[in-house]
Amino acid sequence: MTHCIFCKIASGEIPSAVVYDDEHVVAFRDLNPHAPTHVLVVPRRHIPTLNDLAPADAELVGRMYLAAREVARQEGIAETGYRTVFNCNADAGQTVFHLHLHVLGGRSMIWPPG
Ligand code: DGP
Repeated sequence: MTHCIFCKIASGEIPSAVVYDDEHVVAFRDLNPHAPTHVLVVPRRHIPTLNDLAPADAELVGRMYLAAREVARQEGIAETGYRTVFNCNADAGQTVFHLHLHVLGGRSMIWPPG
């Protein structure tokens, strides 16, 4: 998608702090971090929200979680703990409409989230 900021980051058109990438997904640091580690894992292909996933995307979603796991390992938060979050649409606070998995860690967090 031509106007999607995360498509541009995934393609390298816009620079960002990439911490992991492969053929299917890219992970980069959030511009407005809410934890010492705050990384976004995105598919290279444009998918607006969780609602737009198809059964054929099951492997891609698995790859996003495997990337999150690798990011947690690299960041040294795998054992201390981390949170993975997909925000979907307005009530969840989704602001960028390119599917992304937040990976947050490096501090203790409360539950339930606000
Ligand atoms: P969400 O609220 O779930 O849609 O999260 C979107 C996140 O994306 C938010 O935490 C801020 C981050 N973000 C927005 N624009 C940019 C950008 O241009 N670069 C980076 N690295 N992060 C961005």
